[in-house]
Amino acid sequence: MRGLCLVIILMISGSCNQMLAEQRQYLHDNWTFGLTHQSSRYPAVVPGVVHTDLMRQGLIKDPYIGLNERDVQWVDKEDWLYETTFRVTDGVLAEEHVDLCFDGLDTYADVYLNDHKILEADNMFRRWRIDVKSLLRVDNNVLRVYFHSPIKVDMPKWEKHSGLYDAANDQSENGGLQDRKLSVFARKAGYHYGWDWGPRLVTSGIWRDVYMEAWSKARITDVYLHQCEVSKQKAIVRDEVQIETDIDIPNAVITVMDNKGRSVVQKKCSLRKGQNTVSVDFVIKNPRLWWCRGLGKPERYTFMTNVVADGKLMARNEQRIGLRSVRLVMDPDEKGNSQFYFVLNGVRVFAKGTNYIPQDNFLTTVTPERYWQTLRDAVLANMNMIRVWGGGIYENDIFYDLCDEMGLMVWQDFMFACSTYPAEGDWLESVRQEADDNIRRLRNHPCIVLWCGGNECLDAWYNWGWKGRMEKTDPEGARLVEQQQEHLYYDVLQEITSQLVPDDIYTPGSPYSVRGHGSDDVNGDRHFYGVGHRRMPVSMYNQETSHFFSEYGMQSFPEYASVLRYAPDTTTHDIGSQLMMWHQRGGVEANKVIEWYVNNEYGHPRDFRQFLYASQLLQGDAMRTAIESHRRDMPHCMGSLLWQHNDCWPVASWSTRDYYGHWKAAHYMVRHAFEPLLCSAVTKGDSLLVYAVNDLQLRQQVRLRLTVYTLSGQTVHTQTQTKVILPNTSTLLLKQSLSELLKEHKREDVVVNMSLTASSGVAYEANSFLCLQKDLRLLPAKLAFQVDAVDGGCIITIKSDKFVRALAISLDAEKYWLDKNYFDLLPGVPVQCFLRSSLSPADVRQRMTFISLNSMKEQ
Ligand code: BMA
Repeated sequence: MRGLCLVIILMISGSCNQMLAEQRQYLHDNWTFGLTHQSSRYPAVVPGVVHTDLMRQGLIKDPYIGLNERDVQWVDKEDWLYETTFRVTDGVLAEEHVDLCFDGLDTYADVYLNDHKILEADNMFRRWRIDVKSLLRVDNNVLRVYFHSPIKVDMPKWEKHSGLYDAANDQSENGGLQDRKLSVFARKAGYHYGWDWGPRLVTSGIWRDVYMEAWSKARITDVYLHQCEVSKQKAIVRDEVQIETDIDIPNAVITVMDNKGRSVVQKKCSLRKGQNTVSVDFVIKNPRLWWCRGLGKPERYTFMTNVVADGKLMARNEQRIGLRSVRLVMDPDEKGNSQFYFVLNGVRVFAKGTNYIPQDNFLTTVTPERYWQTLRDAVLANMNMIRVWGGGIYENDIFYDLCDEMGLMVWQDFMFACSTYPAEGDWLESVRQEADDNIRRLRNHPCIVLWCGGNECLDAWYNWGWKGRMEKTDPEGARLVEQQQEHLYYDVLQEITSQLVPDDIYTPGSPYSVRGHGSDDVNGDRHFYGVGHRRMPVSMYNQETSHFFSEYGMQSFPEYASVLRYAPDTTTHDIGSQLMMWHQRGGVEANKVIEWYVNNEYGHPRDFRQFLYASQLLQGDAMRTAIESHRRDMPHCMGSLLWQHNDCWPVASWSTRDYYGHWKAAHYMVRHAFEPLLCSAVTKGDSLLVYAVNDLQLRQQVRLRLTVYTLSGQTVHTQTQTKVILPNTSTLLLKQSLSELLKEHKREDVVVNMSLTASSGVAYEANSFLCLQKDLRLLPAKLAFQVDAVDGGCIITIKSDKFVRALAISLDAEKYWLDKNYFDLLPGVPVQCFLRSSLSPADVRQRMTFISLNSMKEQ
């Protein structure tokens, strides 16, 4: 806990040996909270939110467990008071200016310091800074934050505009508000009001750091290291510095230094009392470039910007950046439709990735370890891009720091999703400020490759029938709503991005659409839920095309061990039970969709556990099929971001990792399908077509060995094929008639095994089926396994006498990770996987259970 301790953030200058005046004092201690209309006060944790404080005091139960969420809906209808007293450190008091800073207030908050109202905050996404020097005393300063109920604040706005704006996923009924979807009026994370994977927990609280920053004479308020030109030969960087001073400094020198303290460039300038902007250009020859995963190392540079006058360091700022150039190519294709592909440092990149939602409804509970793990899991799945989706938050700095470090490109939405918004007046001004705050905060991160207006908002209006409906009942209103939405995405956000990040890319929304229209599936990026929501067979992924799939997905349930954590009572273990339905926010229809696919593609699971397993297998196969199809279609298709990477509470959803961080089958299968070298088969008519996709930047000589086995292990057919494949391409390796492959055998009795090896040593192995998996005549299999202790866990070796489809290993334990799971076993061929856990081999043997499609089919 940093608490009231004094942190001198900037101490001694390398060049001038002067003490620097800017100091920071965190105000995270001694907080209490309570209802404004009651006198009881309880200890509070800051940063935090009301719900977590109430939970800590035992005043509400954990809303993630069972049906508890229903019982806490009163919390957002109340006003809450947070209060602390603090002593100001001598260091802070000695400075000429003291600013009180809130990095985030959720959301409608009046702030009082020593009984003076100093702020009325109304936007969760903004940062606030107030000059408080004149209000401070040495001791017993009282800081009060009065949080108004977001429901009470926004209800009058809803009543005034009744019926004009809509929010597809706002679960107002669950909050006892009937159809009053107020969320659009608040500049607050949309998913707090519920989503089709999220609970309705509308939080309030000091959700990011609060501190005092003290300074004298000058401080740097902003540094933008604008990369004007980046190539292998040189990088031209413009350091745009904003400096606030309270005196004229006619003889200032701006110095940019590297991490070794060497001066990169210096510029003399005259600073005027007030706000100053100074630009200093510098060139780095033969820069080490920032590359995304798969293309190279994400190299980074640290630059210090110093303001010096008369040999004294007045202010300093440090930035860690990566040098890279990014382009989004949207030139017309041969049919005249807009392409959509990223070019990083001159190299065309196939974007492999996922969509990210906030990791928790209680944002302040997400630890740095969880951030690391969540992003590490994207990297482990061979991804190079992650989309920060518009219904959540502009993420914490740590998220982007990790993406910079891990080489994950970030597609950054502005925080608008599946809604129409009152884009006028104060609301719009607040959005302008929010965009300004967040672009300035994030723009030095090399990971951000795209700023996007929002998620499906334009589609909601144009393509989901909203416009048509309103035009019938309220044509005037429809005109207003349309004009406001277009102004927001095509003017306001566009203008702010072009001012603050002139060389960055902005698109008005995802999926892509041009002014006056919704998306059309062929131009730009596409969201495709025909498979999933609209019950097209999984094989339709092989037919549907796009230049860039930025969303597609299939729901599944968490595994049994995870279900037990939020539904410990086994009598609720039925997907239709009240509890399980509560943790399925897509409603009855979403469960029906899963059941329909499971029955159609895999057959009928006999019990709850089998159903959980089958739902995961379905999702895994669906994601794998989609990814393979997108990659085979390269270079027509140059991106595949699945929906969705993570959950914000325990739930049935589209996530490939559950709330507790457990990988679902899909995460393993996605990892496999995103490997740099892919071998993928698809049946067309009477033929099997096998492709190799090469994301490696090298030409490869590849050798394919294709073997058809019966499910009991006899070889039916085998053939090999060699070919040279070029970098960044998809190549048809082989086309073979099914009758040739099958001989006298039936499709239901065989598996096609493909093993691809490249001259570089990279290899890929996969199985393919010639019928739906429910029709496979899988045989009862005898498994033999062995568990051996190794550093950090165990190696599990498993063998089977018959072909086994999608063997899932589960452990009766909360914390473990397997590097392989949901894999096939060829008869007699052992598979080894690494289990990371603290369990002994004996424990593992005892707690390990298996389930496979074979066992599910055994009656
Ligand atoms: C897309 C997303 C989310 C939603 C998902 C699944 O619309 O942008 O809004 O959760 O599909 O329905």
